Amino acid sequence: MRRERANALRALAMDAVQRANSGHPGMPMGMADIAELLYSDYLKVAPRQPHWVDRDRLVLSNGHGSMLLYGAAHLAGYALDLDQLKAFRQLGSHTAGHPELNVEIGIETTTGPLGQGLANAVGMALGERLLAAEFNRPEHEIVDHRTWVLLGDGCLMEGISHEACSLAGVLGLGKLICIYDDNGISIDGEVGGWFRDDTPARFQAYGWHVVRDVDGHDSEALRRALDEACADEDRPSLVCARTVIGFGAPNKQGTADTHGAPLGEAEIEAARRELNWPHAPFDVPEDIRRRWDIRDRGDRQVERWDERFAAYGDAYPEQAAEFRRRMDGRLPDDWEASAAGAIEKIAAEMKTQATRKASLGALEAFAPMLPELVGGSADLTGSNCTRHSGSVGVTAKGGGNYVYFGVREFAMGAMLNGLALHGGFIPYGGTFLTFSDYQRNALRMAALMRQPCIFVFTHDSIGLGEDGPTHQPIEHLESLRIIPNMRVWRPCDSVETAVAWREAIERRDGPTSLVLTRQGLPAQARTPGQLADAARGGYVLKQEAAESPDVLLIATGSEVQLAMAAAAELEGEGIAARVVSMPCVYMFMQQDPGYRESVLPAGVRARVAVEAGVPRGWPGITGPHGRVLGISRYGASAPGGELFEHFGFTAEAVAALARETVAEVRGLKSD
Ligand SMILES: Cc1ncc(C[n+]2csc(CCOP(=O)(O)OP(=O)(O)O)c2C)c(N)n1
Ligand SMILES: [Mg+2]
Repeated sequence: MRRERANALRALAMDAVQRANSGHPGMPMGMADIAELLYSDYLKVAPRQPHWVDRDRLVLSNGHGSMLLYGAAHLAGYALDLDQLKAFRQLGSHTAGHPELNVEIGIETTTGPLGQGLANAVGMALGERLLAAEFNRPEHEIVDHRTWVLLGDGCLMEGISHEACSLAGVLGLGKLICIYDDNGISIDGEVGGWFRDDTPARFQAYGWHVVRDVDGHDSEALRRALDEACADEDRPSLVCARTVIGFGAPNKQGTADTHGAPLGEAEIEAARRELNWPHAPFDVPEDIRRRWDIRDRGDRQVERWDERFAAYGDAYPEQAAEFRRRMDGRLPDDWEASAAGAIEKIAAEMKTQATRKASLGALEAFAPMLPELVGGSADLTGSNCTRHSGSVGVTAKGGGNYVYFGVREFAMGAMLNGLALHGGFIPYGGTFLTFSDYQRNALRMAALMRQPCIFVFTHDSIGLGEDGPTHQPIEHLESLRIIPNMRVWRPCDSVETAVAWREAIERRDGPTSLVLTRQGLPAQARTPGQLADAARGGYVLKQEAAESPDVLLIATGSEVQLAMAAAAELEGEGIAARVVSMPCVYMFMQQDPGYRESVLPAGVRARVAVEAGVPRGWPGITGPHGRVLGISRYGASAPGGELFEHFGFTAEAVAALARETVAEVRGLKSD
């Protein structure tokens, strides 16, 4: 009977892939027995109430096997009908090539980039642990769910699996259970030629609980393995399940041919006979459907949880309300006023300091209001200034709000995504800007999934000095800006830093990168109007001393001070110079045209942009007669101040470019 139910999944997978003429039948056919057992007997989810906060999280890290997830979601009773399976991989369907975040149908994260789903899951399991420690009370376990991961050889070959699983072992994430599809095959063939790790030994060395040598097609053996995994609440578990890729396709099973191409009509016919599955494509008999359907069971589980939560609410009304607020992703009622007050206070201080220090100051101001802020650093806590005084380090037992990620930038990024996806948190994590490359695909996934993660990047230019060109970002600012949905802030002083933090915290629909200096920056004076406009991403920081400007000086971060000094010099010569601080190009571009015109009047064609990074993005703003002062080569090892001089980042150079562009534009007008 179990095999028959699993065969329903196999058939749906091979038929949907065939119909789409594209996709990966091998993995779903190989993991069907595992999925059948998991959904039938273990997974605590409620297809009618898919957003239930205490549901188990299931991550398909080997996302190419998406049809496994779609078929199972369909049969389990999620709102995913047969037409959706027939529209596999077609425009506008919920059944995309790789699973795309959609909690409605049980997809907890977007997967496909191998290894990253696993790291997301480590973040989710951490989220469960932290919330449980914070909110559970004796006799009141309102947070108590598992995180399940299906993963393949590819996930384990990827370096990020080492980063994430090593840390998961340290943190003792006992409710994380991973099932390894050990089929000996990846795209290029039998993995023995490129993947010979002793995987069980590897995970044992991480401090995991490992269940070895499980027959992935024997439900009873699998059940014993999963029971064993569930029983260990102190260590994450890896169940190594030997499977046959493409199980049931008599001529192709066990080979890479089943991995990523339709089986073909003849082989599908043969598989139907082999599996004793006489039904037509997409036809699943009613009795099999009934046994897959877990909707009623899920509803009963939610009902029981609702009762538990009501009892919790009676005993701990404040915590219950706070838990709701956190899981709904709402900021505290007094947030807006408190944040505004904190920023005004920072503005009044007029402190000269590095923006990384200002970032810590903003955290000190905001964190007491926001227990949902969970942060960390990839072993650069002191340099990134990410640990505020209310931080409590997370260890193998219990809760906290500060994670020592170790030197694991990529896993950190993916775990921040997992924390955000889990719900209940605003996660942030720090490293040097230059190492944003190491976590780049996690940034992209945050942007693709529109998760409100905050990526803190310090040491943002040649200004970091003596560590030299390996550590000096050149192309990074611009390369972050080109990620769709990613907001990049590069503040020029303490006030803009606090504003950037506030905007990042308030953003619900995507990630933010905060790009901060190592070196001190002077405080800029602002009127209340300018303070308000800073949140628009670009604003007039220094108004010209004339009716209209002769030249616009546009700068970000540490170069704003150069623009300010250059403007003073130019004004002395009778050139009316306006300084536009543009800490977030993305936000500025989202403003209405009227506002943008008021900051950058179209009639003023003499423009200079200054930024210690590649100039690539700026000509779009400076126009055909403008100038850009940037840097297109790698830096050097020397004190930061000297490097700015050496690479021509001086007020004099900005003023000289301004004179050039003003003269050029005047020449045009007199023609
Ligand atoms: C980061 C990343 N690199 C490459 C790929 C392309 N890719 C998809 S599946 C796959 C092979 C994965 O092998 P395995 O996990 O063993 O999957 P199986 O063939 O067993 O289903 C590759 C290289 C990818 N999806 N992600
Ligand atoms: Mg494989």
